[in-house]
Amino acid sequence: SDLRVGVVGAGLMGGEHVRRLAGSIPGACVGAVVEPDADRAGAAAAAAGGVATFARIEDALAAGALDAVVIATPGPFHEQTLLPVLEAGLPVLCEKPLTPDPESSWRILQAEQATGRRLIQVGFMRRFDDQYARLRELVAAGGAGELLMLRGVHRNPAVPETYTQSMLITDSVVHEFDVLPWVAGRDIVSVEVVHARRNELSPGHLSEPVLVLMRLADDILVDVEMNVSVGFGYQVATEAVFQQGIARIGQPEGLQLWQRGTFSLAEHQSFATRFSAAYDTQLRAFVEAARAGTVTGPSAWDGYKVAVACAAGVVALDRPGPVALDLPPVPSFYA
Ligand code: ISE
Repeated sequence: SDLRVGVVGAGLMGGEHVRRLAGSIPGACVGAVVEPDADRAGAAAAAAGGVATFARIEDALAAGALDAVVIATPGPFHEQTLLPVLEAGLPVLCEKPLTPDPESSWRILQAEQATGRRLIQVGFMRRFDDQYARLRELVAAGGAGELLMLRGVHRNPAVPETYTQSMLITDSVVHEFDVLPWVAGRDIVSVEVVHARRNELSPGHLSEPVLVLMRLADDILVDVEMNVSVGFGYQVATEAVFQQGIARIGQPEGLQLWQRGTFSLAEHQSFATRFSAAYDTQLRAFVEAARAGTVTGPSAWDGYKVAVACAAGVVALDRPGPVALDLPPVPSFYA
């Protein structure tokens, strides 16, 4: 029978997960929607064909309604859902970030280890994007020589008023903190933030765009333009500089149009389309693993490492120069 997945949080991402689980992921269905806002809960439950709703995860677990859980609440609420889900021994796909800071992520590591097995997959969906995966393979195979630099752009059309300065790091660059070290096969050593001329069109409380510099092990240099007010669309791309070649991923790939003396190429407007296939593959991998009694993909340890990088990145937002990461050795449970 289908894996009954509880979707916790019925906002934008929760809606995406519900739509996939109800429609296109084999072997799974929405077991329940967990959401304190009754209107949102009802709308998401209806989209899943009229499943049960609960205001609290504890009640959904007590009702025996779930075999697995997807957490799509905002980051600050992840811990309060993760802890009871771990206690219940269910596999869980937790949207990024694992939690907002290293201390709470460490508590999650402790709780997962106490269960005796891996239960958490963190929703760093870029690892399931075919182009990132191929770039990682190219690095590992060494076909273009040693990797020297990674150069990324992360551009959003606009952000809501609720998006704060530190979210440039904790909500957005959080993806690069996971996926670029994964591509390079090396951990982050330090993080630095350099401010560009401020875009007068960004919300008044934001100072951006920024350039985020990372030093990885083996001296690999990474730069990411983080820019959330570009207006024209959603663009995430990376160039890899090797000893003997250059590789590019994430180039525009939409509709090509020649009209009125101009050539244009359609650009994505949102992560929902840019990473649509990655979200599909991610959820499929989670469901397949859960049905086999295992867990795959980015681990809670990966989530913890990113939380440490984000903490350094937030410090680096208001301080010139690189901020070193202080990572404890990987617990043997995750090695
Ligand atoms: C958002 O939360 C995401 O995860 C998107 O992938 C990212 O591009 C955006 O900047 C974030 O706010």
